[in-house]
Formats: sequence, structure tokens, C-alpha cells
Amino acid sequence: MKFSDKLLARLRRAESICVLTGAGISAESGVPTFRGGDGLWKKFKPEELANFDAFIRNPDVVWEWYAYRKKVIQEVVPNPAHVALAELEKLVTDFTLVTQNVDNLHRRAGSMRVLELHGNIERSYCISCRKKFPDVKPPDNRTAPRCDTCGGLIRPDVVWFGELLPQDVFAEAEKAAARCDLFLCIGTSAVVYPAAMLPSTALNHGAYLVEINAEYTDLSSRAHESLLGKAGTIVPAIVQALHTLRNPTP
Ligand code: BV8
Ligand code: ZN
Repeated sequence: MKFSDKLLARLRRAESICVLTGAGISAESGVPTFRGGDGLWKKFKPEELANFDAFIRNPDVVWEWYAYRKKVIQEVVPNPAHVALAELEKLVTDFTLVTQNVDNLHRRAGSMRVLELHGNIERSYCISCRKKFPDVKPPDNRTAPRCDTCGGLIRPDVVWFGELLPQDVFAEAEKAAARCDLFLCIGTSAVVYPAAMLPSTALNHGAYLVEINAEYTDLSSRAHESLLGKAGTIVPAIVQALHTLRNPTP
């Protein structure tokens, strides 16, 4: 795969790289995205499912959706894009991986330091006493599980619409975006805030912004480069290019 001289120059001298990933990086593992063709939101409306009021109104329906997503995630494996980012983390001194995904695939691919802005579907907690439940299984995949200590409703440990992101995690992501020289935005429609602010933060601080996506997005007009194609092909190629730049064959 050929990259521009500008991107190669930025890769060669990059001391600090920040990466933001979205559902698109997990698509080739078989995890449905939210807004794509067969996206999750096509069948379900986000406002009907990914928010606290919907959960209180309809805990069983919301859990049916999360039980389905947890099942999908248990059946899939990280793809070459996840693996390449775990590799990239070892090659760059100051490397920060920020994800909007809740599927834990970056960690399963070997990434050691992952900033999860929207939580993690493999964790749950009781809404009444906040007791943590590592990987709860809804009794019959349809009924919302209850806390064995206080009987309260258990919810997935993800950030729903209208809920605050973990402030310490987001602050760290913002700092990484502000200090990086290269920002890679991979597989996100860049429409969910405040995560979607991170590429602009990087841009405003002089970073070279590269988008990797199957199609153009709201971000494309502001990115220095939009590399159209599959993350599973492009991301490994970028990491390979960095390897070659850093270890030129004699
Ligand atoms: C909050 C739950 C405030 C977890 C999700 C401005 C500032 C702050 C907030 C807002 C704001 N404007 C609007 C808001 C409200 C809202 C928001 O952003 N709404 C949007 C829709 C307009 N934001 C919030 O509510 C956030 N909370 O800010 O609270 C607050 C203030 C005070 C007090 C209290 C609260 C919370 C946001 C988090 C919501 N939770 N999900 C879960 O169950 O997963 S959002 C959901 O969308 C997912 O988490 C997902 O991560 C996220 C983003 O989606 P993407 O990852 O981008 O996925 P998508 O399908 O959209 O796109 C996939 C892309 O991949 C596509 O571009 C496709 O082309 C590409 N692709 C596909 N295949 C491939 C590929 N690319 C490469 N290779 C491939 N093979
Ligand atoms: Zn409880």
C-alpha cells in the first residue's frame, strides 16, 4: 500500500501518536457497527435503548439488546487492525489508544493501555448499590439481572446518551490529543460527542490528522488525509511502513 510522502515523513519523526477508534475497527471481526448498512441503530433506535430512561422503562428490552451484543462479542476475535495497533503501541514512546468501543477487542489483541471512553460491555454494576458484576449473564437472555445483595437492577457498565463520560479517562484522552504529532481516526462516523471533539483538539494543536474509514465522514473535510478502505488492510500497512522507516534495509 502506498502512502503520501507527508504521511511517511510524519510517521518517521512521530514521537507522540494518538489513535481514536470507533465501531468500524471491529466490523471486520464481525461486530455490527451502529450507523452503517446493517448497523445496530437500523434495527434499534439509540434513544430507545442506549439511555438510562429507556433502561428504567424497559430493562428487559435493553438487556435483550446487550445480551445479543455480548454474545456476538464472545464469538468474535480481534482482527489485523486491532493487532496492528497493539504492535504500534510498542513502537512509539508516547502512544495513546482511545476507543469509543465497548467490545474489549483492543485489550484482547494485546493493547496494554486502552482509554475506554464509553465503558465496557463485559462489565456491569447494580444501579442501587453500585456493586460490580464482572460478566453477568441475563438469566434467560431476556430478563434484566438483579443484584444478589440488594435486589437492584444490574446495568451494563457503558456510557449511555445523556450520561457523562468517565471524566478522568476523557481528560487523559484530551491531553493525548493535544500533545500528539500524529492523530489516527479509525472507523468512526465522528458524530458522537464529546469523543468526536478529539480529532479537532489534535488539529488545533498542530497534529497531522489522518482518517481511516470505509467511506467519507463529517471529519473528512478537516482531515489532512482520508485513507478510504478497510481498517484491517490499512492499519497493518501503516504499522509496516513505520517498521520499514525505522529499520531501513541496508
Ligand atoms: C454526554 C453506548 C453530556 C455504549 C454510545 C456535544 C457535547 C456533548 C454531548 C453532546 C453534544 N452533542 C450531542 C450530545 C449528546 C450525545 C451525542 O453526541 N449525540 C449524537 C448522536 C449527536 N452525547 C452524549 O450523550 C454523551 N454524553 O456528552 O453527556 C452530559 C453533560 C452534562 C451532564 C450529563 C451529561 C455520551 C455519548 C456516548 C453514547 N453511548 N453507546 C454502547 O452500548 O455501545 S454511542 C455509540 O456511538 C457507541 O458507543 C459508538 O462508539 C459511538 C460512536 O459510533 P461509531 O463508533 O463512530 O460507530 P458508527 O457505526 O457510527 O460508525 C462506524 C464507522 O466505521 C463508519 O464511519 C463506517 O464507515 C466505518 N467502517 C465500517 N466498517 C469499516 C469502517 N471503517 C474502516 N474499516 C471498516 N471495515
Ligand atoms: Zn445492589
